[in-house]
Amino acid sequence: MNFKHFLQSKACACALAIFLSSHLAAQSPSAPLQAGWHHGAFMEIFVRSWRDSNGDGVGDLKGLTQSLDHLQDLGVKGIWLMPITTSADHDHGYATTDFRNIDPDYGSLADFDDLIKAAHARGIGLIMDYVLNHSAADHPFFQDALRNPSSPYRDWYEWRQEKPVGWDIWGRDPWVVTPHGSYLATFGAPMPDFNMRNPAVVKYHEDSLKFWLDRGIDGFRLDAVPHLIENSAKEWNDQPESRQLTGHFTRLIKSYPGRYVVCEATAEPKVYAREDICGGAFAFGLENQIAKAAQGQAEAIQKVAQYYQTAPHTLASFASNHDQFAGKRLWDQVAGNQTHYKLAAATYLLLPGTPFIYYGEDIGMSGAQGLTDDPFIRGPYSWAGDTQTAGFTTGKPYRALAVNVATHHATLQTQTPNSLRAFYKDLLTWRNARKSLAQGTYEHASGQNQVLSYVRRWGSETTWVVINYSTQPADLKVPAGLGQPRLLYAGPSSEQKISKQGTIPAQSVQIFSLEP
Ligand SMILES: [Ca+2]
Ligand SMILES: [Ca+2]
Repeated sequence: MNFKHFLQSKACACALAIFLSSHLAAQSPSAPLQAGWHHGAFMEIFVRSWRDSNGDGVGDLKGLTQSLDHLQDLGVKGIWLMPITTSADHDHGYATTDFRNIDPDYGSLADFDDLIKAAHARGIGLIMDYVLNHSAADHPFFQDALRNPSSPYRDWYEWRQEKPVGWDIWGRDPWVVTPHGSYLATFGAPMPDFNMRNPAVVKYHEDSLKFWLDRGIDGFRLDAVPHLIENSAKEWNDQPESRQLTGHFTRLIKSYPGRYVVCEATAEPKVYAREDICGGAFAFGLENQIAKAAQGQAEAIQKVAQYYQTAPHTLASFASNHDQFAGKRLWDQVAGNQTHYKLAAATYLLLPGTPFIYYGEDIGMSGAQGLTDDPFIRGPYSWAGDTQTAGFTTGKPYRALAVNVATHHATLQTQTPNSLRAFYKDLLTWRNARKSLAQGTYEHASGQNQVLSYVRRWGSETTWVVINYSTQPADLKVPAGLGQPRLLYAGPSSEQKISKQGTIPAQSVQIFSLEP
Protein backbone atom coordinates (compact mmCIF):
# COMPACT_ATOMS: atom_id res chain seq x y z
CA MET A 1 0.00 0.00 0.00
CA ASN A 2 1.41 3.35 -0.90
CA PHE A 3 1.08 6.48 1.18
CA LYS A 4 -1.81 7.90 -0.88
CA HIS A 5 -3.88 4.71 -0.52
CA PHE A 6 -3.13 4.67 3.19
CA LEU A 7 -4.58 8.15 3.52
CA GLN A 8 -7.65 7.33 1.41
CA SER A 9 -8.42 4.18 3.36
CA LYS A 10 -8.19 5.80 6.77
CA ALA A 11 -10.85 8.46 6.74
CA CYS A 12 -10.79 8.60 10.54
CA ALA A 13 -7.11 9.47 10.38
CA CYS A 14 -7.86 12.74 8.61
CA ALA A 15 -6.15 14.87 11.24
CA LEU A 16 -2.98 12.85 10.78
CA ALA A 17 -3.37 13.08 7.03
CA ILE A 18 -3.69 16.85 7.09
CA PHE A 19 -0.65 17.10 9.34
CA LEU A 20 1.43 14.77 7.20
CA SER A 21 0.49 16.26 3.84
CA SER A 22 1.14 19.83 4.94
CA HIS A 23 4.38 18.75 6.57
CA LEU A 24 5.51 16.95 3.41
CA ALA A 25 4.57 19.90 1.19
CA ALA A 26 6.63 22.24 3.34
CA GLN A 27 9.60 19.86 3.40
CA SER A 28 9.87 19.10 -0.30
CA PRO A 29 8.24 21.50 -2.73
CA SER A 30 9.45 19.37 -5.66
CA ALA A 31 7.92 16.17 -4.32
CA PRO A 32 5.65 15.69 -7.39
CA LEU A 33 8.67 14.79 -9.53
CA GLN A 34 10.47 11.47 -9.44
CA ALA A 35 14.10 11.41 -8.36
CA GLY A 36 16.30 11.71 -11.44
CA TRP A 37 13.46 13.28 -13.45
CA HIS A 38 15.98 15.40 -15.36
CA HIS A 39 17.44 12.32 -17.09
CA GLY A 40 14.27 12.25 -19.17
CA ALA A 41 13.96 14.30 -22.35
CA PHE A 42 13.19 18.02 -22.20
CA MET A 43 11.48 20.24 -24.71
CA GLU A 44 12.86 23.73 -25.23
CA ILE A 45 9.87 26.04 -25.58
CA PHE A 46 9.80 29.61 -26.84
CA VAL A 47 6.56 30.67 -25.15
CA ARG A 48 5.95 33.53 -27.61
CA SER A 49 5.68 30.95 -30.40
CA TRP A 50 4.13 27.98 -28.60
CA ARG A 51 0.40 28.64 -28.15
CA ASP A 52 -1.77 31.75 -27.82
CA SER A 53 -4.71 31.48 -25.40
CA ASN A 54 -6.32 34.92 -25.81
CA GLY A 55 -6.26 35.71 -29.53
CA ASP A 56 -3.68 38.51 -29.43
CA GLY A 57 -1.44 36.50 -31.75
CA VAL A 58 1.30 36.02 -29.13
CA GLY A 59 1.94 32.78 -27.27
CA ASP A 60 1.46 32.85 -23.49
CA LEU A 61 1.70 30.80 -20.30
CA LYS A 62 -2.00 29.90 -20.29
CA GLY A 63 -1.59 28.52 -23.81
CA LEU A 64 1.26 26.35 -22.56
CA THR A 65 -0.69 25.17 -19.51
CA GLN A 66 -3.60 24.20 -21.77
CA SER A 67 -1.32 22.13 -24.01
CA LEU A 68 0.63 20.15 -21.39
CA ASP A 69 -1.19 16.94 -22.32
CA HIS A 70 0.42 17.20 -25.76
CA LEU A 71 3.85 17.19 -24.09
CA GLN A 72 3.02 14.45 -21.62
CA ASP A 73 1.75 12.30 -24.49
CA LEU A 74 5.08 12.71 -26.27
CA GLY A 75 6.92 11.50 -23.17
CA VAL A 76 8.95 14.57 -22.22
CA LYS A 77 9.87 14.88 -18.54
CA GLY A 78 11.02 18.47 -18.53
CA ILE A 79 10.36 21.82 -20.15
CA TRP A 80 12.96 24.53 -20.67
CA LEU A 81 11.23 27.88 -20.95
CA MET A 82 13.18 30.52 -22.82
CA PRO A 83 13.03 33.77 -20.82
CA ILE A 84 9.57 34.53 -19.48
CA THR A 85 10.64 37.47 -17.31
CA THR A 86 9.73 41.00 -18.34
CA SER A 87 11.97 42.08 -21.20
CA ALA A 88 12.73 45.10 -23.34
CA ASP A 89 13.12 43.19 -26.60
CA HIS A 90 9.52 41.96 -26.78
CA ASP A 91 10.80 38.87 -28.52
CA HIS A 92 13.47 36.42 -27.30
CA GLY A 93 13.40 37.87 -23.78
CA TYR A 94 17.12 37.91 -22.98
CA ALA A 95 17.06 41.71 -22.41
CA THR A 96 15.56 41.52 -18.92
CA THR A 97 13.80 44.54 -17.39
CA ASP A 98 12.46 42.76 -14.29
CA PHE A 99 14.09 39.59 -12.99
CA ARG A 100 11.14 38.81 -10.71
CA ASN A 101 8.08 39.20 -12.88
CA ILE A 102 6.40 37.61 -15.88
CA ASP A 103 6.42 39.39 -19.23
CA PRO A 104 2.89 40.85 -19.51
CA ASP A 105 2.69 39.40 -23.04
CA TYR A 106 2.95 35.97 -21.40
CA GLY A 107 0.60 36.48 -18.43
CA SER A 108 1.02 36.86 -14.70
CA LEU A 109 2.74 35.24 -11.73
CA ALA A 110 -0.58 33.52 -10.99
CA ASP A 111 -0.45 32.00 -14.49
CA PHE A 112 3.09 30.84 -13.74
CA ASP A 113 1.98 29.20 -10.48
CA ASP A 114 -0.84 27.43 -12.35
CA LEU A 115 1.63 26.21 -14.99
CA ILE A 116 4.01 24.74 -12.40
CA LYS A 117 1.18 22.97 -10.63
CA ALA A 118 -0.25 21.53 -13.86
CA ALA A 119 3.18 20.43 -15.11
CA HIS A 120 4.00 18.69 -11.83
CA ALA A 121 0.64 16.94 -11.92
CA ARG A 122 1.84 15.35 -15.18
CA GLY A 123 5.29 14.44 -13.87
CA ILE A 124 6.92 17.21 -15.89
CA GLY A 125 9.56 19.49 -14.40
CA LEU A 126 9.96 23.13 -15.39
CA ILE A 127 13.22 25.02 -15.74
CA MET A 128 13.52 28.58 -16.97
CA ASP A 129 16.17 30.71 -18.56
CA TYR A 130 17.91 33.04 -16.17
CA VAL A 131 20.21 35.74 -17.52
CA LEU A 132 23.02 36.49 -15.06
CA ASN A 133 25.45 38.43 -17.22
CA HIS A 134 23.38 41.45 -18.19
CA SER A 135 20.13 43.32 -17.89
CA ALA A 136 18.32 45.31 -20.54
CA ALA A 137 19.58 48.85 -21.03
CA ASP A 138 15.95 49.77 -20.26
CA HIS A 139 16.19 48.18 -16.81
CA PRO A 140 15.52 50.88 -14.15
CA PHE A 141 18.87 50.13 -12.46
CA PHE A 142 20.81 50.75 -15.65
CA GLN A 143 18.77 53.80 -16.60
CA ASP A 144 19.61 55.33 -13.23
CA ALA A 145 23.31 54.47 -13.66
CA LEU A 146 23.30 55.90 -17.18
CA ARG A 147 21.82 59.27 -16.25
CA ASN A 148 23.51 59.78 -12.91
CA PRO A 149 27.21 58.92 -12.36
CA SER A 150 26.66 59.02 -8.57
CA SER A 151 23.76 56.55 -8.79
CA PRO A 152 23.89 53.70 -6.26
CA TYR A 153 23.54 51.42 -9.32
CA ARG A 154 26.55 52.86 -11.13
CA ASP A 155 28.82 50.15 -9.72
CA TRP A 156 26.28 47.45 -10.66
CA TYR A 157 27.53 47.73 -14.25
CA GLU A 158 30.96 47.93 -15.88
CA TRP A 159 31.62 51.66 -16.30
CA ARG A 160 34.94 53.25 -17.30
CA GLN A 161 35.55 56.99 -17.50
CA GLU A 162 37.98 56.45 -20.39
CA LYS A 163 36.81 54.03 -23.04
CA PRO A 164 39.09 50.95 -22.90
CA VAL A 165 40.92 50.17 -26.13
CA GLY A 166 41.93 46.96 -27.90
CA TRP A 167 38.77 44.96 -27.16
CA ASP A 168 37.26 42.70 -29.79
CA ILE A 169 34.41 40.33 -28.90
CA TRP A 170 33.23 38.38 -31.93
CA GLY A 171 34.49 41.13 -34.24
CA ARG A 172 32.90 43.98 -32.30
CA ASP A 173 34.05 46.57 -29.74
CA PRO A 174 31.91 45.80 -26.64
CA TRP A 175 32.39 49.24 -25.03
CA VAL A 176 29.58 51.73 -25.57
CA VAL A 177 30.36 55.45 -25.24
CA THR A 178 27.88 57.71 -23.38
CA PRO A 179 28.12 61.33 -22.16
CA HIS A 180 29.07 59.96 -18.72
CA GLY A 181 31.66 57.30 -19.55
CA SER A 182 31.64 53.95 -21.38
CA TYR A 183 29.92 50.74 -20.41
CA LEU A 184 30.63 47.12 -21.31
CA ALA A 185 28.01 45.29 -23.38
CA THR A 186 29.24 41.88 -24.51
CA PHE A 187 25.98 41.14 -26.33
CA GLY A 188 25.40 44.63 -27.75
CA ALA A 189 24.43 48.09 -26.44
CA PRO A 190 20.82 47.12 -25.44
CA MET A 191 22.21 44.51 -22.96
CA PRO A 192 24.81 46.07 -20.58
CA ASP A 193 26.98 43.63 -18.59
CA PHE A 194 26.52 43.59 -14.85
CA ASN A 195 29.58 44.10 -12.65
CA MET A 196 29.59 40.58 -11.26
CA ARG A 197 32.45 41.39 -8.87
CA ASN A 198 30.05 43.62 -6.95
CA PRO A 199 28.64 41.58 -4.01
CA ALA A 200 25.39 43.58 -4.21
CA VAL A 201 24.82 42.29 -7.77
CA VAL A 202 25.57 38.71 -6.75
CA LYS A 203 23.15 39.07 -3.82
CA TYR A 204 20.50 40.50 -6.14
CA HIS A 205 20.77 37.47 -8.45
CA GLU A 206 20.74 35.08 -5.48
CA ASP A 207 17.52 36.65 -4.25
CA SER A 208 15.99 36.54 -7.74
CA LEU A 209 16.86 32.86 -8.15
CA LYS A 210 15.34 32.15 -4.73
CA PHE A 211 12.23 34.08 -5.76
CA TRP A 212 11.58 31.50 -8.51
CA LEU A 213 12.80 28.49 -6.52
CA ASP A 214 10.42 29.38 -3.70
CA ARG A 215 7.60 29.42 -6.27
CA GLY A 216 8.50 25.84 -7.21
CA ILE A 217 10.65 26.14 -10.34
CA ASP A 218 12.66 22.93 -10.83
CA GLY A 219 15.86 24.56 -12.01
CA PHE A 220 17.42 26.92 -14.49
CA ARG A 221 19.13 27.16 -17.82
CA LEU A 222 21.87 29.66 -17.01
CA ASP A 223 22.59 31.87 -19.98
CA ALA A 224 26.07 32.76 -21.27
CA VAL A 225 27.92 31.87 -18.04
CA PRO A 226 31.48 32.00 -19.51
CA HIS A 227 30.89 35.74 -19.89
CA LEU A 228 30.12 36.65 -16.30
CA ILE A 229 33.50 38.22 -15.50
CA GLU A 230 36.07 39.86 -17.79
CA ASN A 231 39.68 40.53 -16.85
CA SER A 232 41.14 42.44 -19.80
CA ALA A 233 40.89 43.11 -23.54
CA LYS A 234 42.44 39.71 -24.21
CA GLU A 235 41.08 37.83 -21.19
CA TRP A 236 37.32 38.11 -21.40
CA ASN A 237 36.11 34.65 -22.35
CA ASP A 238 35.69 31.81 -19.84
CA GLN A 239 37.80 33.30 -17.05
CA PRO A 240 38.43 31.23 -13.87
CA GLU A 241 36.35 33.79 -11.93
CA SER A 242 33.35 33.08 -14.20
CA ARG A 243 33.59 29.34 -13.52
CA GLN A 244 33.80 29.92 -9.76
CA LEU A 245 30.85 32.29 -9.70
CA THR A 246 28.75 29.95 -11.83
CA GLY A 247 29.49 27.17 -9.34
CA HIS A 248 28.36 29.47 -6.54
CA PHE A 249 24.95 30.02 -8.18
CA THR A 250 24.63 26.30 -8.99
CA ARG A 251 25.20 25.39 -5.32
CA LEU A 252 22.51 27.85 -4.28
CA ILE A 253 20.01 26.36 -6.76
CA LYS A 254 20.85 22.79 -5.75
CA SER A 255 20.45 23.57 -2.07
CA TYR A 256 16.76 23.15 -2.98
CA PRO A 257 15.85 19.45 -3.34
CA GLY A 258 15.62 17.87 -6.80
CA ARG A 259 16.72 20.93 -8.73
CA TYR A 260 18.58 20.83 -12.07
CA VAL A 261 20.98 23.28 -13.73
CA VAL A 262 22.03 23.31 -17.38
CA CYS A 263 24.43 25.94 -18.65
CA GLU A 264 25.06 27.57 -21.97
CA ALA A 265 28.85 27.40 -22.30
CA THR A 266 29.55 27.05 -25.99
CA ALA A 267 33.35 26.75 -25.99
CA GLU A 268 33.94 24.34 -23.09
CA PRO A 269 30.73 22.43 -22.37
CA LYS A 270 32.57 19.41 -20.93
CA VAL A 271 34.20 21.63 -18.30
CA TYR A 272 30.98 23.40 -17.38
CA ALA A 273 29.18 20.05 -17.01
CA ARG A 274 31.37 19.39 -13.96
CA GLU A 275 29.47 19.14 -10.70
CA ASP A 276 31.42 22.05 -9.20
CA ILE A 277 30.38 24.43 -12.00
CA CYS A 278 26.93 23.61 -13.48
CA GLY A 279 26.39 19.85 -13.37
CA GLY A 280 24.75 20.08 -16.80
CA ALA A 281 25.78 21.92 -19.96
CA PHE A 282 24.67 21.80 -23.58
CA ALA A 283 26.83 19.52 -25.73
CA PHE A 284 27.82 22.18 -28.26
CA GLY A 285 29.83 20.57 -31.04
CA LEU A 286 27.87 17.32 -31.01
CA GLU A 287 24.86 18.92 -32.74
CA ASN A 288 26.97 19.54 -35.84
CA GLN A 289 27.63 15.81 -36.15
CA ILE A 290 24.09 14.54 -35.61
CA ALA A 291 22.56 15.61 -38.93
CA LYS A 292 25.74 14.64 -40.79
CA ALA A 293 25.69 11.18 -39.22
CA ALA A 294 22.01 10.83 -40.14
CA GLN A 295 22.96 11.44 -43.76
CA GLY A 296 25.51 8.64 -43.59
CA GLN A 297 28.74 10.62 -43.27
CA ALA A 298 31.22 8.09 -41.90
CA GLU A 299 33.44 10.56 -40.07
CA ALA A 300 30.47 12.10 -38.23
CA ILE A 301 29.19 8.63 -37.22
CA GLN A 302 32.60 7.88 -35.70
CA LYS A 303 32.64 11.21 -33.85
CA VAL A 304 29.17 10.53 -32.44
CA ALA A 305 30.26 7.05 -31.32
CA GLN A 306 33.31 8.48 -29.54
CA TYR A 307 31.65 11.51 -27.96
CA TYR A 308 30.30 10.05 -24.73
CA GLN A 309 33.32 7.80 -24.24
CA THR A 310 35.02 10.84 -22.71
CA ALA A 311 32.25 13.44 -22.29
CA PRO A 312 30.34 13.66 -18.98
CA HIS A 313 26.94 11.98 -19.18
CA THR A 314 25.43 15.04 -17.53
CA LEU A 315 25.77 16.96 -20.79
CA ALA A 316 22.59 17.92 -22.61
CA SER A 317 22.35 16.81 -26.25
CA PHE A 318 20.30 18.51 -28.95
CA ALA A 319 19.92 18.66 -32.71
CA SER A 320 19.20 22.39 -32.91
CA ASN A 321 18.01 25.24 -30.69
CA HIS A 322 16.79 28.85 -30.83
CA ASP A 323 20.17 30.26 -31.87
CA GLN A 324 21.15 30.15 -35.50
CA PHE A 325 24.80 29.52 -34.57
CA ALA A 326 23.65 26.03 -33.53
CA GLY A 327 22.19 25.42 -36.99
CA LYS A 328 18.85 25.61 -38.73
CA ARG A 329 15.81 23.59 -37.68
CA LEU A 330 16.45 19.86 -38.14
CA TRP A 331 13.94 19.78 -41.02
CA ASP A 332 16.04 22.28 -42.97
CA GLN A 333 19.32 20.62 -41.99
CA VAL A 334 18.23 17.38 -43.65
CA ALA A 335 16.32 19.16 -46.46
CA GLY A 336 13.06 17.48 -45.49
CA ASN A 337 14.34 13.90 -45.83
CA GLN A 338 12.22 12.11 -43.23
CA THR A 339 14.43 9.02 -43.08
CA HIS A 340 17.44 11.18 -42.28
CA TYR A 341 15.29 13.12 -39.80
CA LYS A 342 14.40 9.99 -37.87
CA LEU A 343 17.98 8.75 -37.86
CA ALA A 344 19.09 12.12 -36.47
CA ALA A 345 16.49 11.88 -33.70
CA ALA A 346 17.54 8.33 -32.81
CA THR A 347 21.18 9.43 -32.79
CA TYR A 348 20.74 11.72 -29.81
CA LEU A 349 17.61 10.45 -28.03
CA LEU A 350 19.20 7.09 -27.11
CA LEU A 351 22.69 8.31 -26.20
CA PRO A 352 23.79 9.30 -22.70
CA GLY A 353 23.13 12.95 -21.87
CA THR A 354 19.79 14.63 -21.34
CA PRO A 355 18.09 15.20 -24.72
CA PHE A 356 16.64 18.66 -25.38
CA ILE A 357 14.09 18.60 -28.21
CA TYR A 358 13.56 22.01 -29.79
CA TYR A 359 9.84 22.87 -29.99
CA GLY A 360 8.48 21.93 -33.41
CA GLU A 361 11.20 19.32 -33.91
CA ASP A 362 8.70 16.66 -32.79
CA ILE A 363 6.45 17.41 -35.78
CA GLY A 364 9.08 18.11 -38.45
CA MET A 365 8.46 21.84 -38.42
CA SER A 366 10.53 23.83 -40.90
CA GLY A 367 11.81 27.40 -40.67
CA ALA A 368 9.40 30.33 -40.97
CA GLN A 369 8.32 31.66 -44.34
CA GLY A 370 10.31 34.61 -45.69
CA LEU A 371 12.43 35.10 -42.57
CA THR A 372 16.17 34.80 -41.96
CA ASP A 373 18.56 34.52 -39.02
CA ASP A 374 17.10 33.79 -35.58
CA PRO A 375 13.45 34.66 -36.44
CA PHE A 376 13.57 31.97 -39.16
CA ILE A 377 14.00 29.26 -36.51
CA ARG A 378 11.57 30.79 -33.95
CA GLY A 379 8.24 30.59 -35.77
CA PRO A 380 4.85 29.71 -34.24
CA TYR A 381 4.29 26.02 -33.54
CA SER A 382 2.17 24.33 -36.20
CA TRP A 383 -0.79 22.95 -34.27
CA ALA A 384 -2.95 22.50 -37.36
CA GLY A 385 -2.67 22.85 -41.14
CA ASP A 386 -4.49 26.20 -41.36
CA THR A 387 -2.14 28.36 -43.42
CA GLN A 388 -3.43 31.58 -41.80
CA THR A 389 -3.14 30.64 -38.12
CA ALA A 390 -1.51 27.19 -37.84
CA GLY A 391 -4.02 26.65 -35.04
CA PHE A 392 -1.54 28.65 -32.94
CA THR A 393 -3.95 31.54 -32.35
CA THR A 394 -7.53 32.56 -33.07
CA GLY A 395 -6.12 35.94 -34.12
CA LYS A 396 -3.26 36.93 -36.39
CA PRO A 397 0.06 35.20 -35.60
CA TYR A 398 2.74 37.73 -34.59
CA ARG A 399 5.27 36.05 -36.86
CA ALA A 400 5.27 34.17 -40.19
CA LEU A 401 4.30 30.50 -40.00
CA ALA A 402 6.45 27.51 -40.92
CA VAL A 403 6.98 26.92 -44.64
CA ASN A 404 5.59 23.39 -44.25
CA VAL A 405 2.60 24.21 -41.99
CA ALA A 406 0.11 22.59 -44.40
CA THR A 407 1.87 19.21 -44.40
CA HIS A 408 3.59 18.98 -40.99
CA HIS A 409 1.45 19.93 -38.03
CA ALA A 410 0.60 18.43 -34.66
CA THR A 411 -2.94 17.36 -35.59
CA LEU A 412 -1.81 15.25 -38.54
CA GLN A 413 1.37 14.04 -36.86
CA THR A 414 -0.49 12.69 -33.83
CA GLN A 415 -2.99 10.84 -36.07
CA THR A 416 -0.51 9.30 -38.49
CA PRO A 417 1.23 6.00 -37.79
CA ASN A 418 4.95 6.18 -38.58
CA SER A 419 4.93 9.98 -38.41
CA LEU A 420 7.98 11.81 -37.12
CA ARG A 421 6.15 12.49 -33.87
CA ALA A 422 5.19 8.82 -33.50
CA PHE A 423 8.87 7.97 -33.88
CA TYR A 424 9.93 10.50 -31.22
CA LYS A 425 7.23 9.08 -28.97
CA ASP A 426 8.43 5.49 -29.52
CA LEU A 427 12.01 6.36 -28.63
CA LEU A 428 11.00 8.39 -25.57
CA THR A 429 8.82 5.51 -24.43
CA TRP A 430 11.88 3.26 -24.46
CA ARG A 431 14.05 5.88 -22.81
CA ASN A 432 11.46 6.31 -20.07
CA ALA A 433 10.95 2.57 -19.63
CA ARG A 434 14.60 1.56 -19.43
CA LYS A 435 16.84 3.18 -16.87
CA SER A 436 19.87 1.87 -18.75
CA LEU A 437 18.94 4.14 -21.68
CA ALA A 438 18.27 7.18 -19.49
CA GLN A 439 21.10 6.88 -16.99
CA GLY A 440 23.21 3.86 -17.82
CA THR A 441 26.84 3.37 -18.79
CA TYR A 442 28.15 3.80 -22.32
CA GLU A 443 30.23 0.81 -23.42
CA HIS A 444 31.36 -1.15 -26.50
CA ALA A 445 30.80 1.96 -28.64
CA SER A 446 31.58 1.57 -32.31
CA GLY A 447 31.02 3.76 -35.35
CA GLN A 448 32.44 1.59 -38.13
CA ASN A 449 30.99 1.02 -41.62
CA GLN A 450 28.18 3.55 -41.16
CA VAL A 451 26.80 1.61 -38.17
CA LEU A 452 26.65 3.14 -34.70
CA SER A 453 26.32 0.63 -31.89
CA TYR A 454 26.79 0.76 -28.15
CA VAL A 455 25.74 -0.87 -24.90
CA ARG A 456 24.05 0.91 -21.97
CA ARG A 457 23.92 -0.77 -18.56
CA TRP A 458 22.08 0.01 -15.34
CA GLY A 459 22.26 -2.64 -12.63
CA SER A 460 21.23 -5.93 -14.21
CA GLU A 461 19.53 -4.23 -17.16
CA THR A 462 21.58 -4.14 -20.36
CA THR A 463 20.48 -2.41 -23.56
CA TRP A 464 22.20 -2.66 -26.91
CA VAL A 465 21.46 0.06 -29.50
CA VAL A 466 22.31 -0.35 -33.18
CA ILE A 467 21.71 2.35 -35.82
CA ASN A 468 22.50 1.63 -39.45
CA TYR A 469 22.87 4.86 -41.42
CA SER A 470 23.85 3.10 -44.64
CA THR A 471 21.48 2.56 -47.56
CA GLN A 472 22.55 -1.10 -47.43
CA PRO A 473 21.77 -3.75 -44.80
CA ALA A 474 24.63 -4.37 -42.36
CA ASP A 475 25.80 -7.32 -40.30
CA LEU A 476 24.94 -7.32 -36.61
CA LYS A 477 27.91 -8.00 -34.38
CA VAL A 478 26.67 -8.89 -30.91
CA PRO A 479 29.10 -7.68 -28.20
CA ALA A 480 30.77 -10.77 -26.73
CA GLY A 481 30.02 -11.93 -23.23
CA LEU A 482 27.04 -9.68 -22.48
CA GLY A 483 24.25 -12.15 -23.09
CA GLN A 484 21.77 -13.03 -25.80
CA PRO A 485 20.05 -10.24 -27.73
CA ARG A 486 16.27 -9.99 -27.53
CA LEU A 487 14.79 -7.45 -29.92
CA LEU A 488 12.75 -4.74 -28.17
CA TYR A 489 12.26 -2.30 -31.00
CA ALA A 490 12.88 -2.10 -34.74
CA GLY A 491 12.13 1.04 -36.70
CA PRO A 492 11.70 3.72 -37.81
CA SER A 493 8.81 2.30 -39.80
CA SER A 494 6.87 -0.87 -39.16
CA GLU A 495 7.75 -2.08 -42.66
CA GLN A 496 11.36 -2.36 -41.53
CA LYS A 497 11.42 -5.84 -40.06
CA ILE A 498 14.70 -7.61 -39.59
CA SER A 499 15.45 -8.73 -43.12
CA LYS A 500 17.25 -11.85 -41.98
CA GLN A 501 18.81 -13.17 -38.82
CA GLY A 502 22.04 -11.38 -37.98
CA THR A 503 21.53 -8.29 -40.13
CA ILE A 504 20.08 -4.83 -39.61
CA PRO A 505 18.09 -3.25 -42.44
CA ALA A 506 19.31 -0.14 -44.25
CA GLN A 507 18.70 3.19 -42.47
CA SER A 508 17.15 1.69 -39.39
CA VAL A 509 17.31 1.57 -35.61
CA GLN A 510 17.19 -1.51 -33.41
CA ILE A 511 17.09 -1.70 -29.64
CA PHE A 512 17.89 -4.99 -27.90
CA SER A 513 17.87 -6.26 -24.38
CA LEU A 514 20.96 -8.38 -23.69
CA GLU A 515 19.96 -11.23 -21.40
CA PRO A 516 21.74 -14.15 -19.70
CA1 LIG B 1 -1.57 35.66 -26.03
CA1 LIG C 1 30.23 39.96 -18.27
